[in-house]
Amino acid sequence: MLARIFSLIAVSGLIGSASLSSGADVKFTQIYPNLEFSRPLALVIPPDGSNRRMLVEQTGLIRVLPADEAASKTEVFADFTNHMSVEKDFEEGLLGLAFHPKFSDNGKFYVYYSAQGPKRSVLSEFRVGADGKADLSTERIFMKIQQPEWNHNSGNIQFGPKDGYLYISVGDGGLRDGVHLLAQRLQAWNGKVLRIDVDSKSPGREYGIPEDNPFLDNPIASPEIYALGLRNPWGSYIDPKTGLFWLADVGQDFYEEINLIERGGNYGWNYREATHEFAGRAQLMQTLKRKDKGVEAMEFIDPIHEYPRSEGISITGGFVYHGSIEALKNHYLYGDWGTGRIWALEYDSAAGKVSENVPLRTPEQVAEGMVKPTGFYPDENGEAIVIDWQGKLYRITE
Ligand SMILES: [Ca+2]
Repeated sequence: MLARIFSLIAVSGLIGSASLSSGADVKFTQIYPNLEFSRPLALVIPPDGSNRRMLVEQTGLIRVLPADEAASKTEVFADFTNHMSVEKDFEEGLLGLAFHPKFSDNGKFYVYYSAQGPKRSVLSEFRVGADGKADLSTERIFMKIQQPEWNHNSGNIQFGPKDGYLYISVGDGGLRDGVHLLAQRLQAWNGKVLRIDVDSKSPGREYGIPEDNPFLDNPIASPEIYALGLRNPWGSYIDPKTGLFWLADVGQDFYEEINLIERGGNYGWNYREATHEFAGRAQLMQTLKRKDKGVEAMEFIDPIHEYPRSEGISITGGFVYHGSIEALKNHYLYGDWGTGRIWALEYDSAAGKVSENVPLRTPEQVAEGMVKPTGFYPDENGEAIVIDWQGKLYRITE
């Protein structure tokens, strides 16, 4: 069992500290205290050796954070405020950013943003201009993803560190109960992880379909689909060290979950909510006067971890820490957007189970300094940065 020994330190600029089982204290220290951000949600460092920290704001800017964390000004890398379109200012907006693995040669980057009429998520390629900033006139639209509702857009995008393909998380179409029944439909991109090749073109597409995508033999399936049965994934990370693909999925009524994504895997929604049957599915089918067939033969992959409503209401997935704090090494850092709780989870791949899940903030600390985490990202040294939707950034320190 873990020794959950918390030190209650009330110091300005700290939002709490805690002891891991190995005894090391960690603290949350605000960085860039002289800057204010507008709904930040991702921090991506381009693979060009520049160590530039690109901060994505949901409201439309991609800012370059200065190396000096006491700075009071930022540069703008890209401005999507007039390029995207938002109906409901909550889950829509600028939602994903990824740089091409050969960004330093080709200046290409990828963005996932909201548009209206019809409501959709757009995945596009852009290039930088001569001034080193984004040139939005270079846009190549790759995908227009239908979004029946304003919520559950998801939108995390990232390149696989080994295969170089672009992975795209898409929510289930929204509202609640999985009412649009898209997450299990192989003809729809919603409720899926998609995988594409940005360096080639398949017939009728601006991008290529990787030849080992899992549903190419199924004539009714969208060939982009890599995994299915997701509700509103938020927090997507492929660990370059282990190859494990971590994806948190926001639950509905009872449970939040963390999944390890496998090629072709079905993660259960809306038959399942985490490891439990989702009763809303049966009610929904009754209302729609439809019957489920062949459920017994379906195979769902359970999450490796879940937590109930007493701990949180909306999970934010993070990354696996490989930085300098011994006690945090190989731990997956994640939190809850609703309650501000943050954890470090260790997964034993050999045993196939979670070996440790340590809260990094006490309920008292959470109450003292509320954080709404929208992302956990490594900086250029692998140290952990926590992004607070309310406009602040924190570093996890010893
Ligand atoms: Ca699931």
